[in-house]
Amino acid sequence: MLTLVICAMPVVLSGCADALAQATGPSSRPIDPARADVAAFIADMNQKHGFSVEALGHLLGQAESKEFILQAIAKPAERTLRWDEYRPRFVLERRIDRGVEVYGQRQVELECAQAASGVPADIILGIVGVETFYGENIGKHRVLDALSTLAFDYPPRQEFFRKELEQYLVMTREESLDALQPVGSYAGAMGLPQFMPSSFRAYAIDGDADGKRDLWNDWADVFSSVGNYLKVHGWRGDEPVMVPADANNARLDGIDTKLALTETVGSLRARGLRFETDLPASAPAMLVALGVAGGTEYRVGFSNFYAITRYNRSQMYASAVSDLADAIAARRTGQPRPPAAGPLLPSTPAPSAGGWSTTTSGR
Ligand SMILES: [Ca+2]
Repeated sequence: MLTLVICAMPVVLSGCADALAQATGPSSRPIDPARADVAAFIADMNQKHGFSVEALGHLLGQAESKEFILQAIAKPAERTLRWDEYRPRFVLERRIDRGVEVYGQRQVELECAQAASGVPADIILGIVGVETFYGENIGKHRVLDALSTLAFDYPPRQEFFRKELEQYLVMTREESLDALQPVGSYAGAMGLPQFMPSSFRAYAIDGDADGKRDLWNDWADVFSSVGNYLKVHGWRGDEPVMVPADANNARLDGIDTKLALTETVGSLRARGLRFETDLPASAPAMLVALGVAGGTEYRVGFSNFYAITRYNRSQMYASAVSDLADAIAARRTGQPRPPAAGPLLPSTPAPSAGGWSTTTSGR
């Protein structure tokens, strides 16, 4: 998330990268606070935020620039996964079961977050389930190392990561945290919901009013913060996220497949797309085109689908969150799962969108 968020860590891929790192033992070296660009950053933090030059130099001198992090961020997306490869990694039995379990264990915190934000508890669980498997995979890099490495030793994204490092230092001061302690992904995404520091400062909520915003240990804060993030990014009460669509004989030529609500329920129906919803013809909508083996699965996403894509800018990500949330809701209530997919269309008139987010990418 640019100003935003986080990213669903590619669980399988990062697991491979970790194994590789252990096998090859990538190196690390301390950040040199006297280096010109580091010293300039420190001077800037002094001017803008009143940080002590000496204390910040001492802190950054304890940060490690890690080769593993540079390798991970620069790694090209191996290839864009198809939806039928991507979905099973997130909407799998163990993740559904664990979601039901967490719902039972944390029902009070979830329902409070739902009441405050208007975002259903199952969607909040779907986000946390996809992001970190409900906290099982929050990353193990010191956030200071991750952000310092990318801020000072990764020129292609240095502007973005220097801003996030700035936000992180201000955040740890505001929250009275030791900047050396918090851990996160290799890109500095933090806690169960994988918030980047700028998002933490803007959207994190102290859900249990204990005076601290703790996205690593405090489930009330985690759920409230995810709900707040989606609420701020346009979540609409009880409206649906998405529905399956039948695109046979629909006229999809020239349709915009960017992650934007460029269509309406009425305009998509006028193109011949068939789908069921109680939303009015004027309701904002977008075509969701999910590439699978042998064709394309179409759905229609509404305002709440768009809100989820603000968390991670990928149609596949938002579709996986929606499907996981539906599966958790169905299992815990004993209801049958709603059909996620309509008929496949064998040709692919519209490109499939999404893929692995490059962590903090552009969102
Ligand atoms: Ca709290």
